[in-house]
Amino acid sequence: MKRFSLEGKTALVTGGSQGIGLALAEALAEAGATIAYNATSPESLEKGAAAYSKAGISATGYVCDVSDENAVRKMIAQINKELGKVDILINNAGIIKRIPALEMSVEDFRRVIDVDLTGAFIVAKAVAPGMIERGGGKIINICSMMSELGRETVAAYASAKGGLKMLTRNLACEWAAFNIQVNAIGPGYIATPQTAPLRENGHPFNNYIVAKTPAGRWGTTDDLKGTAIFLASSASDFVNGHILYVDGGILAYIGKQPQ
Ligand code: NAP
Ligand code: GCO
Repeated sequence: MKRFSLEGKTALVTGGSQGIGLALAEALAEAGATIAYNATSPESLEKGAAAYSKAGISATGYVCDVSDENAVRKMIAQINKELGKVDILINNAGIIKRIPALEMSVEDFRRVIDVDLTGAFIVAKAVAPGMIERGGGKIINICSMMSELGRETVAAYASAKGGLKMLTRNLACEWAAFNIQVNAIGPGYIATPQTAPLRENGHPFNNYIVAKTPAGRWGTTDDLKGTAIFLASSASDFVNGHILYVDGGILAYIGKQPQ
């Protein structure tokens, strides 16, 4: 349907070589967009290249750490030259360090904020001038359940994702005048390499999270695809500063009564 078409658009998906980023890039490509993605190492880029080629998608990869402003500027200049100005940015790159707050070093805390929060700001700021020149654009930040909730061991991650929620709202306010819609997807618990340690056989978190999810299962990366297309397309042109949670109902649920 034309309203959801991304034909003629260039999309950058950060951290697009695996997991959620790869799936969202596939979705945007399916809707017609040209894909650029980045990763932190040539090995990771290669892994992404193999996955895109298997899916029959032509995607251009760049080695770039989103927390390094100079590297990001260079990458965006290269994308502008090779693929055209970025119309759609998905700020997906992210890390998590599961360490109890009392044991977490300040360096670890800062690194998570640097990648998950400051990195999103750096990339958004680098693509915005091109979007303004083109008359508009779409920025989609990947938030989390931890944009709303806390739990043991994820103080830095929750701080970053809570901050990312407010960065989304703030940039939405500042850039709406340029016809740039800034929104976010808040995925629930999704089966990817990031959550693999929590899904290992017999890990108590596995049953716990399924019980906390009204849908009764882990999410898949496919579950997020339609939402990404919506937020990247003209169908969402009057949606500004919204965090769309795709969580199987976790945030709506008080939890099961103990038996
Ligand atoms: P993942 O499988 O670990 O993938 C993360 C991606 O981010 C990797 O491709 C990684 O590239 C890239 N990345 C990490 N640090 C980077 C940096 N400094 N610069 C550029 N790229 C970097 O994780 P995922 O589960 O797909 O998560 C993707 C995003 O969704 C993250 O922001 C995560 O916090 C968020 N999220 C995940 C879930 C979930 O349940 N899985 C739920 C809510 C939100 P390299 O391989 O090169 O390091
Ligand atoms: C954790 C998880 C989460 C998820 C996700 C939830 O340790 O609790 O890794 O933080 O990855 O972001 O939405």
